[in-house]
Amino acid sequence: MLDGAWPAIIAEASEPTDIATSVAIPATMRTFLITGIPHCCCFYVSMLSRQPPATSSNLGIRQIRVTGLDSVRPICTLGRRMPLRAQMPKTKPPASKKSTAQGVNRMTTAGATVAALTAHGIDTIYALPGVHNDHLFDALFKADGIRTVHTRHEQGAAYMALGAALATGKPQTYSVVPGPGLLNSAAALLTAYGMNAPVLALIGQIAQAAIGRGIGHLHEIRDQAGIIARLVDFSARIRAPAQAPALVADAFRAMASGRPGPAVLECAIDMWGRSAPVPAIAPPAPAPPPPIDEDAVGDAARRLADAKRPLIVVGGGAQDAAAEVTELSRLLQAPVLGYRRGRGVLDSRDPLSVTLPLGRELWGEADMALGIGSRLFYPLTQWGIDDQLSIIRVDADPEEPERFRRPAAALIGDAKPILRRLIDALSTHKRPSRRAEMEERQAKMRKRLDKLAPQIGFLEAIRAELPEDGIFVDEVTQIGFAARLLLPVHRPRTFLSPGYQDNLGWGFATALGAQHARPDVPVLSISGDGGFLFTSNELATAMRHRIPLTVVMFNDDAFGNVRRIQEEHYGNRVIASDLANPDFVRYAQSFGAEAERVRSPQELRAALKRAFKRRDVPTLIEVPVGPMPSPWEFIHMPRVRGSR
Ligand SMILES: Cc1ncc(C[n+]2csc(CCOP(=O)(O)OP(=O)(O)O)c2C)c(N)n1
Ligand SMILES: [Mg+2]
Repeated sequence: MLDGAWPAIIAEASEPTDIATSVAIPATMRTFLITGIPHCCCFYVSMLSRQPPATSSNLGIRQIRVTGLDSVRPICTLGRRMPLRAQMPKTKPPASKKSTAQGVNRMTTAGATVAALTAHGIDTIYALPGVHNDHLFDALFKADGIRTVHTRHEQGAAYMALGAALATGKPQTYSVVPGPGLLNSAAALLTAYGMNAPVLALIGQIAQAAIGRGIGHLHEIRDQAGIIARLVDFSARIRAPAQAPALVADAFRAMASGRPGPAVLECAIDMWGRSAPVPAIAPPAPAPPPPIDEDAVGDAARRLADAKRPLIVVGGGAQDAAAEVTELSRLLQAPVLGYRRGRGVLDSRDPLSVTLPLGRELWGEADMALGIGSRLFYPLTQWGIDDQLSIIRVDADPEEPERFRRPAAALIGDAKPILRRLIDALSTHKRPSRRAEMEERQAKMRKRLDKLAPQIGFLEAIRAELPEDGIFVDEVTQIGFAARLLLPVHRPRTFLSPGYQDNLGWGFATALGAQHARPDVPVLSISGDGGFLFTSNELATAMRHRIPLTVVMFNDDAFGNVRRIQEEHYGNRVIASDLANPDFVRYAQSFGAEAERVRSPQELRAALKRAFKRRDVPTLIEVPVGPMPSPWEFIHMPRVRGSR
């Protein structure tokens, strides 16, 4: 696998024909010497015809080193074309070389960790290498069924893992060096925590014996384990090869049980390469479904049946229970409020599907609210509560339901089976349709939202071109705020929004991970000019790994949101919100990406059509825009019930 800086190692391959399928060599170069190939002293590349290289022998080629190309810059990605995920070999733990006893193999810590990851279904690691993790990368090199996607900054690796986890609903991994590498990735880890996303980070450490002594080793950071423990719920250090499989298994269990979320495993620089007998690594047994409190379900079903005006509120924890939420909503004729992480659970075409502003109105009228995998943050902290509204919570985290106010009932566990039980209990329930009422109310609310006309025009263009199963990745930008309120979303896991961290700059790299993990659907990332430059260096990653992400970047030469607040609420004292920008089209093109500038929703539609056809290269579409109307009156809304 290709790994290394040009022009040193350009490829390592078991088959020479894998090499250089995409190497573009300048026509002026005729021949160059390749060293490091046993039984083969010379290696020629047909430069003019840009043919794959031919070798005089393919015996035992492990690595190809190109010398004498110091002045040559690669024109495009080097190395073998990574197979599409569908073409990847079946995941299998790498075979161990030496068996010391039945079921026990001698392995390095790194080898055992990688084997355990693949046994848990991990086929990709997003990563940025460094000396602390060299043995880990060597183990990745040797392993089957797992590929390494290297990024240009640690935040890119971590956000890519997050995006892949959000888009697939499955655990993903990333690896970085300790100290600065960990901290560079920390905003993404924090976001993964806030979004309950199963992201496993493998973080290097200084030498085991030096930890905690403050000597000042490369990348040393005071109490790294303590810092990590504040960021995630499960973390551990692998202290011996034999511990690796069990700790990996513990991390996966922790990421999936209770409230899901990220986990971290640390390993010292001198431990990754240590060998010892390691117990056989078996794929994990499926976790038994958590027990469901049938009495509590029966009680909740009765309360729901008795409710006159029930409202369902869904969050990220309902994304895998879309069918059940839809069925329950129909049975109860209950509107479903989804904002940010809850969008897509009930198809926006259903008149019962609402976002914040109409949701707030309905909250004001409801006598029963069923919260599913949602913190109910806006309703409980902003819209108010009184004794006429009773609340039922469905949540994987036993501590969540009572955090703000004790609910009438709490059903703890996975939303899907719990809702299935509720549906069964309510199967004979009948209610008059609220379709006509909801259609009318939706139309009325839409009229109010028409105030956001410039944003709506662009969102309509996006929706018209992005297929139903295409993934929209939100950002902290004007179009994003509007999208959360009114972009129609048709399927779960197709609207990725950063949750309560709402951290500017998450979008592009997260979308890159989503597109990498879901090559079968188009992924569209929106950004402002401010947010885009947080991780736009990862355009190089998109080129290197051929990730065909489409970015629509709305350029107002400002941290527009901040500027508008300064204009409107701080007497026009505008500070630190104007931006000097590059020529974004030329900037993207300089990476090799496709790029164009459009000035209207119509032009955006045409550009998106072109972009979604490209499946091998990223596209940047820049949209120069002016100031946009504020969305905040539809987001931070006053109380509708209860007193202070
Ligand atoms: C990590 C982080 N830093 C700062 C902010 C504060 N913030 C919110 S919106 C914004 C400006 C966004 O600018 P841009 O991406 O250009 O979008 P625009 O508002 O111009 O549409 C800033 C700085 C934030 N949300 N997250
Ligand atoms: Mg801006």
